[in-house]
Amino acid sequence: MRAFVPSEHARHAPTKDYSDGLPPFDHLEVPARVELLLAGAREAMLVEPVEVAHRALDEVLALHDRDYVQFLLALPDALGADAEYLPAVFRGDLSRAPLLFQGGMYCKEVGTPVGAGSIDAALSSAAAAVAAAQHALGGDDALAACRPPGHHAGRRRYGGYCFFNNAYLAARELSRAGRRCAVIDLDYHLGDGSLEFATPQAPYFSLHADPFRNYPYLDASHAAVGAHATLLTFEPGTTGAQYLARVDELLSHAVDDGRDVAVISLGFDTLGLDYVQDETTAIVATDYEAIGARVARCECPLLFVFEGGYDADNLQQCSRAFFGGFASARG
Ligand code: Q9C
Ligand code: ZN
Repeated sequence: MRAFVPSEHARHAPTKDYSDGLPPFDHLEVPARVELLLAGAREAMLVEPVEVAHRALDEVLALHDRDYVQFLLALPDALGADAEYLPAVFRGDLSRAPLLFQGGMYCKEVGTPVGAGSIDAALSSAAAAVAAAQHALGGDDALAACRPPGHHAGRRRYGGYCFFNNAYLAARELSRAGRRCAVIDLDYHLGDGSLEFATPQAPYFSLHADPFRNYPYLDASHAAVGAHATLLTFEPGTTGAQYLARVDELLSHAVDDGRDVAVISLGFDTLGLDYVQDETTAIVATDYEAIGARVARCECPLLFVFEGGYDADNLQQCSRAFFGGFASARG
């Protein structure tokens, strides 16, 4: 399988995460995650890595609002080499405030610091997703080893460690080429950003921890969900077997109505040991083998876009199990 790797991803290396509302903890979304994902995949199947060196600025501008992208592009110049930016005031409109306050209209949480290289990294992550989509148009499966992740990024919102919506950047390429595409999200979290982009041409299907009790901590106004999304919640303490049964349910919904290609938002933060979870699962690394095998039974070409997965001690093993199960079932 070809693996598209963003060349600039390591220039985003956040150090502290304030998102527990306590003194900060060491940031989980670290550069080594890409290497661990790829090392696991390489142990499981033949991987042809392709380094993606460009920035997908045109594509990002086609998906996200212009003022939002312009803010993120301007921000690094206002930061010192080692600075980490977090907004200080959170309001709907801060367009007349100084640049360093404007982030508070695009981000409503304190887990996603921006450093001098973060936006180049995010544009490079986006480019890996776009390049993988172009490859998948030829009918082959592909892996976009995206970092930073994307599924919490909305049209004019960053957060949850995400800046640009890599999965829907890929879906947009596939839709533009006339493909009927499904976006299937297997990350622990609901992709609230992806949900904004769901359309009849590229509907969204997600299985996640209760999004009211876990990040993104939805409020009741989110209860009304558009018709182009299928959202399944798993219970706290879910085992590998129980999770697999829900994946089966999700995939039968997603691929039933004849899809040409599926974008899989792939997160390994469903692993029970992952620190990011508020309500822990009972999923262990070897469970991903059967999950990968079930995903392989989708008949259309698959484009994997990396999202979460933060247990550095087990990420490689999760990836190896998933792609091992996938590769043997895919034949
Ligand atoms: N202790 C992705 O997986 N912080 N983003 C939660 C809970 C935010 C995760 C803290 C988690 C965002 C792509
Ligand atoms: Zn996640």
